Amino acid sequence: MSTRGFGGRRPAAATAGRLPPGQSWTDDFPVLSAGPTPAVDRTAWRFELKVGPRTLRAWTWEEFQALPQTQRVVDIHCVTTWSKLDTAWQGVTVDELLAQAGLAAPPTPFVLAHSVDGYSTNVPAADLLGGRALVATLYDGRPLAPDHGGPARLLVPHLYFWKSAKWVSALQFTTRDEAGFWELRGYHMRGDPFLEQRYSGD
Ligand SMILES: Nc1nc2c(c(=O)[nH]1)N[C@H]1C(S)=C(S)[C@@H](COP(=O)(O)O)O[C@H]1N2
Ligand SMILES: [Mo]
Repeated sequence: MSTRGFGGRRPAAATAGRLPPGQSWTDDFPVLSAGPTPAVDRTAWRFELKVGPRTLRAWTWEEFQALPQTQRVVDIHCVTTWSKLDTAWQGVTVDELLAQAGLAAPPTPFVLAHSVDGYSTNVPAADLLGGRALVATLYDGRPLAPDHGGPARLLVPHLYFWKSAKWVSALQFTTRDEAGFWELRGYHMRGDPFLEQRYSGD
């Protein structure tokens, strides 16, 4: 037996339990953006860690490259029902960013990720810790393509992929759970694919 969509390349045992309900595997890497791909110049690139309106720490591209890097191979799950196996990423964990900013723990329970295209998405701070989230700059060993969020995107693979903000420019810690772009349009505040948390109320 083999997993549908993989022409028997992977034995079913290797993917057992990895496909969330209502999803199917794809070999493609679809591009889903609310608007056009913004041009982000690495020389002007800044990434900020904020608490409410206050900037705790900011990095230039060069400074960010010098941070300890983490590699992860993970499955990703889009709410439009495609999932992709074993995607390979490199970047800086949110744990590392907090440590670099001198924080031993998240200062508030919620985070709003902001992107240069005006996109935003909210994530509980706990979902970004324990090595589970990266600010990723490499995909498959190469600089992340602009359509997929390059130069840098948030990667929170255990939540639906709309939580993985492309062209990410800031992580803002917030006291309240503030809805982002899709959450304001009816999507779930957390978005766990294994609990099928697609829409608010799921
Ligand atoms: N800045 C930004 N990030 C974004 C989006 C967007 O429109 N703008 N779309 C989200 C959605 S709905 C999905 S499914 C994924 C798609 O990522 P991909 O295009 O790399 O597959 O990015 C998410 N991150
Ligand atoms: Mo999406």
